[in-house]
Amino acid sequence: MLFTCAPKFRLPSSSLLVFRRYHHVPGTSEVSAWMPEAAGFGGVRDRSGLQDFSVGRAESFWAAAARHRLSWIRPFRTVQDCDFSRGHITWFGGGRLNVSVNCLDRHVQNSPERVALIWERDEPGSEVKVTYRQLLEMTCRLGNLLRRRGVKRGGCVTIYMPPCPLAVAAMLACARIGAAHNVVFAGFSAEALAERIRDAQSSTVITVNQGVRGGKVIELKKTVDTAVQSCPSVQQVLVAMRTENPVVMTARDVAMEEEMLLEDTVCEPAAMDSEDTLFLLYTSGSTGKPKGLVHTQAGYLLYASLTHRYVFDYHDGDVFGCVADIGWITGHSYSVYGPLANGATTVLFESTPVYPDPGRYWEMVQRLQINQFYGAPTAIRLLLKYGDQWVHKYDRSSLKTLGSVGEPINTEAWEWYHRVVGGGRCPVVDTWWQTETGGICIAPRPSEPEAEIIPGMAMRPFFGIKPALMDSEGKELTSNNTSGALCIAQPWPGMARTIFNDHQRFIDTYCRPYPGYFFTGDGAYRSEEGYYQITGRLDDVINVSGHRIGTAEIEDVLNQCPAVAESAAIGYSHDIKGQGVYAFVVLKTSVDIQEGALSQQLKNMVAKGIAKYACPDCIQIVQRLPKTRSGKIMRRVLRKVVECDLDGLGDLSTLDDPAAVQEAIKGHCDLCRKEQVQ
Ligand code: 7RM
Repeated sequence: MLFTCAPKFRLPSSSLLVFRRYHHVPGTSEVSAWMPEAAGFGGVRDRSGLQDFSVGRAESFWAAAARHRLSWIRPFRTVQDCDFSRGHITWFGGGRLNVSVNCLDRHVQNSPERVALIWERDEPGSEVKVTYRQLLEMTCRLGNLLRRRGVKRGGCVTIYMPPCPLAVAAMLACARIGAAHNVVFAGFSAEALAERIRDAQSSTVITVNQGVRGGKVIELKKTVDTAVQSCPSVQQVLVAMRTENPVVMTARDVAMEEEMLLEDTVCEPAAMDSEDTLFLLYTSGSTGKPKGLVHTQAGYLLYASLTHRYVFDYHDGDVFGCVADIGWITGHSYSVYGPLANGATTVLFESTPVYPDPGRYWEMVQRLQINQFYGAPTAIRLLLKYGDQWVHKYDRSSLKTLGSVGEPINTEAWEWYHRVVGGGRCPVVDTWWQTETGGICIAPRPSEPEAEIIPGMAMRPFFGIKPALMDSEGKELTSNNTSGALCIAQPWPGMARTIFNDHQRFIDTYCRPYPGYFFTGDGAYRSEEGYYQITGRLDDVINVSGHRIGTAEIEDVLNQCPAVAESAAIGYSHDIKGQGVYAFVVLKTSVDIQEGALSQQLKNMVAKGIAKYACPDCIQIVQRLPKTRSGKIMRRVLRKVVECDLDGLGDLSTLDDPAAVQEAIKGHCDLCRKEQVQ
């Protein structure tokens, strides 16, 4: 069945507090042994004291962390200078450093032959290991190549590549020469890629000839060729060879690996200011085009490094396995920057959870001896359905911590992950954060590692994070056992600094809704004990398999179809994907069209205009959309219709034409019936 009539996946409510709680007792509880920089924090006795210190004396905390964990070319003079009302955020002012030196050179000095990357290629058993020495060499050659080909400090390079060592080298090469990178998920269509290249004003694009995923070849270079036709800023496309198949090369294209061989293996790192841009990363909002969030050098790297160390309890020598794509913030912070800053061995996963079979993750865990595994609820729910035998087949005794990210994890999936995958031994850390926050903000660790974890709850704020729940009047809710809009009450070094070329939008989206606070767009519940549970988005952002997509972006594409007058895209509960996309479309009166063909056409348009994951599972044609008297589409009502929750339709007093709701309900029931018959 395509969609569930009665949603099975509901967020656990507060009643979940009666569920089992899990305790995992780690080693030492001596604060300064566990966090060396805490030795200077007078009066801090235990880890909850450390949490209070990190929030109450944030400047001292972050200054010590920044001195301890980063290598500086010039020390910073101020710790922070932030004013949410202007969206002004500065950390470690006056400091200079180079991110690639922090991620590579300093580890090469100590242990050049340590493995930095394990490239888990699509075909199981064909992994490639890259040492810190080799990765530095690749990065330097590529940095020199980019410099020679005119990429300047302050420029921006778009990277359209699947997870692979050259993609990481490309990110770090940009960091080395002071250019920003803009990684675009290699599943995005040519149009979506073009939009991001244009907005970022990139003159250089880096890609591969073809991608390989789930045994299938993906024509990435061809997609780039199509994209750059509408990107006048692009002067060159560097093409690496992932497969042996040649692709058509034009005058603008550069054979990347061949030219890299001609370059020197030493590349002078640029001395970057703390607040220079490290990267842009596009993410969906509730309105308008995707936002290019800007992250800067020192604060971002420090936050990625600290969260990687303490949320996952990473220790020197561990193999860290984050299976997110590098095109998302999770890949940036926990496949690349956090682990490399900490000198870890990090896995780059090129495949899918079910290739060649649903045992892939666990076979990989056994083969690579992964210690921390970081994945998404959507994959866990999918694998759960295939049964325990795929997990039991492999030895998972190397695992120490299991992480989850991207969307709420339902209790059933949490319990399965903990019991079956982790054999009940490994803490499951449900980590809440966003592209905007740069790194994990709420997670069971680290403030009290010996304390309980409740399934399905993100639990506790990270060091330096002060969450706040707001009511509908914009006042902070200070009591426990309450729900509200999730804000963060004080700045932290990992947060995004602005939206590229649109600082006003940054202020309007994050700083204006609750003056003095950073607004996340999510809702949350705070339990009696003060633990947090994320309840989902408050705006029109849909989360499909952990990937954000705005309803407006999908509607934009649907409305481009000549037969369509208007449309409403909504997210509905989906067993595996968390949310699926469902679209209502109104046709222009004159058109006479076959519904099935139109549906297919519209789905293809979304795949082509955005990406496959954004495609509606179902398209329902209606005469009119329910709107308020002021003309706003009531997506909230449509969502309830699709979830068959007619008691939950809520306040209809502003509804202009009640017949529109009746029509939506009837049409939806007809579709449900059809699905069940099939
Ligand atoms: C890391 C990432 C961010 C949005 C965020 C939430 C949702 C992410 C969780 C979660 C519940 C979680 N960045 N989200 N993690 N919801 N529990 N542990 O996903 O920018 O792509 O998305 O994802 O709605 O606002 S993101």
